[in-house]
Amino acid sequence: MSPNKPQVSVLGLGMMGSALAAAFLKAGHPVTVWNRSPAKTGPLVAQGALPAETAAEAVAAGNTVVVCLLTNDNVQELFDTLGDAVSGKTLVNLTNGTPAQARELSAWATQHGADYLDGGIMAVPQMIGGPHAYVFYSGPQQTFEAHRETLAVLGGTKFAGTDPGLAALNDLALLTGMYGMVLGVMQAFALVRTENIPATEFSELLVPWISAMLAGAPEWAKAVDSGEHLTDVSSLAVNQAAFPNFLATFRDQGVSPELFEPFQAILDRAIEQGYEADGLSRIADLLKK
Ligand code: FVH
Repeated sequence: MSPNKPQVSVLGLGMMGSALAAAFLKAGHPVTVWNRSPAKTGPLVAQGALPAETAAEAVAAGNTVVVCLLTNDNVQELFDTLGDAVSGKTLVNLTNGTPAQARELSAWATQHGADYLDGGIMAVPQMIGGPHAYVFYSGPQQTFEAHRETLAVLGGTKFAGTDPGLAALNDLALLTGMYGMVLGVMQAFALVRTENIPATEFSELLVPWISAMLAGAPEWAKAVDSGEHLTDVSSLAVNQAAFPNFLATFRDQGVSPELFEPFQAILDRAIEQGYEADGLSRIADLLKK
């Protein structure tokens, strides 16, 4: 532990909170830890952390107070028990949540005299402190800059903007892309398994295919930003005509079409609205309510 390093407190020692606390300890910060179920402090105390009996005690001990609970409802409940005990502290909330929740928590912190940064962690616990982990932060830029060096021990620090909701928005948007990919991969595995093709064998075809397709994303992004969706690659008309084959095959092979049926409805809407010559990038516009 180095006496010159800022005191950090970590509230919430689940899988992620424990990894965050361990990274601060490893970097030489004095760390105070608190968890609702006290038993989880044990391994961190063994690594040099100080256990706090209450969340208020942990908050009092730290300059930077990192919070990582299951949900932002849990965070709001905890903050309500703390009240003005947070005054003068910087709360860094790395719990997964919505942009609206982040804005509400930020307003609450301001009312109680605390600075607030919201964060979105782009890593699993095992990656924390490693070269591939990074965290989005949003809130007052001055607060971010003041704590950046401390927070950098967790991984890369990406400032998403002064609107406190922007870290959550970026986090959720990246995870949205991930979930879309995972769902497509699982549907493909479910389909090939109906003919006893092992998923492990099929993944050797799927991974390079998806990687090659994903290389088109920057071009789709240009189309989305410019609103110019005309394509000479694969029109919505062609996709709309082909897509019933997917739904029919899922049904014929005994695989649920429930994940993909909404896509047929979007393609049908695109054609009804006259976008048959456009590429798939038009979908980003069609999804906007
Ligand atoms: N684990 C991951 O891979 C992801 C990576 C990206 C970011 N997420 C988010 O991080 C938050 C915490 O996730 P976690 O993996 O640490 O989750 P758990 O291991 O289940 O720990 C949950 C902690 O929350 C505490 N807790 C729950 N409810 C309350 C409450 N009402 N009041 C106070 N604390 C509460 C819980 O305490 P206990 O059950 O041990 O007493 C744990 O400390 C999450 O937002 C992920 O989406 C992780």
